[in-house]
Amino acid sequence: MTETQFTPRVFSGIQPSGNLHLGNYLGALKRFVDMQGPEYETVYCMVDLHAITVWQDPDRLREKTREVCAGFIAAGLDPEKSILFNQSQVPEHTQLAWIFNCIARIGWMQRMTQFKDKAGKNTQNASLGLFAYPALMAADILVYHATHVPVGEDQKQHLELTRDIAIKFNHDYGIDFFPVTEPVIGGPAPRVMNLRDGSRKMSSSDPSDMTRINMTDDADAIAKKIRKAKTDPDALPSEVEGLESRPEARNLVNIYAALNDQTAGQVLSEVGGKQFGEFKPMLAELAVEKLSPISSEMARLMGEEAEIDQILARGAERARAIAAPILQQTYEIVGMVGAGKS
Ligand code: AQP
Repeated sequence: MTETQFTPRVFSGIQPSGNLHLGNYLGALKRFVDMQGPEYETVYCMVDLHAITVWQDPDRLREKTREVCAGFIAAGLDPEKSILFNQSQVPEHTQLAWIFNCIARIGWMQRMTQFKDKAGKNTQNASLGLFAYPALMAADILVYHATHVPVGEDQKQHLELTRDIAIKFNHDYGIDFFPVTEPVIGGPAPRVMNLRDGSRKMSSSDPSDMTRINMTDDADAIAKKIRKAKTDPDALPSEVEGLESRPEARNLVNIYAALNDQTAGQVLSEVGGKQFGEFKPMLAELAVEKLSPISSEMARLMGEEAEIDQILARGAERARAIAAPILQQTYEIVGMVGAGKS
């Protein structure tokens, strides 16, 4: 097979299932914004079909889809520069997902830790969609021939599976058609941890709201959650090595670094030796300074439902213009009569 050149294209998505939180912002959204520019074509999606792999109230799903779209724009995505849409409106995602269901192996899916975490003990009762989720995610990415996918660290395994699917498809059909996508996992906070338990990731599904900072929290709520965040009694170290086996301290330092566009080392060179009683108010002030403008813009945009819906509809049109020909070529490769010219 000869090496194909793919247009540098970024794809990523966020589920409109819960409150957007600081983990989504630092692990994904902020980095989506950083990648918007002349170097890449950027395609970002509210993955509503992923959201319904667990039960969603229809009205709430509609509201959250618009809220995540508002969050994208408020965080700095420009709907002219980036393509913003909701997944269900581009049917090529599910059409390609079916083909990938036939490429991926059951054993690959059974190894996915997210399925195990979300299905819990009673896997027999989980939806088939939750099990097949990573094949749809591979289709989300590959239907755009995306070359780069910015995500938080928790999505690493799914991206490896996306690569496996692309490699197996290319191998089975003897063609270099799907790119072997690069995960873009990085920055100082690729995995933002739960504020009350540094061994678990910050998540929208944790029953306690005190474990996370929501993008819609006001200044008082942010300050209170940081004040009450679990820490240890020691002062902050001056070097990153000093954060080893101090997961809660490391988390707060990483959050500070990511919000302030610094490395953890730079932060520690400034705050090393300080107690949490002094560092936490600094972190709260920084978080409020960075997040408040986003949350007020989100609130404003949430009042402009028609504008959001128009942005999503236009984004879906632009997304389909890329996805439809790639799906058609896939059908031709696979041997579907009537799909193409051959
Ligand atoms: N804690 C996190 N740290 C860094 N990145 C994170 N992401 C999520 N949580 C963190 C990244 O956000 C993007 C969208 O994630 P998603 O739509 O898959 O949402 P999620 O992972 O389901 O988010 P939650 O809040 O953790 O939901 P539940 O509780 O349902 O699992 C992804 O790029 C993800 O890596």
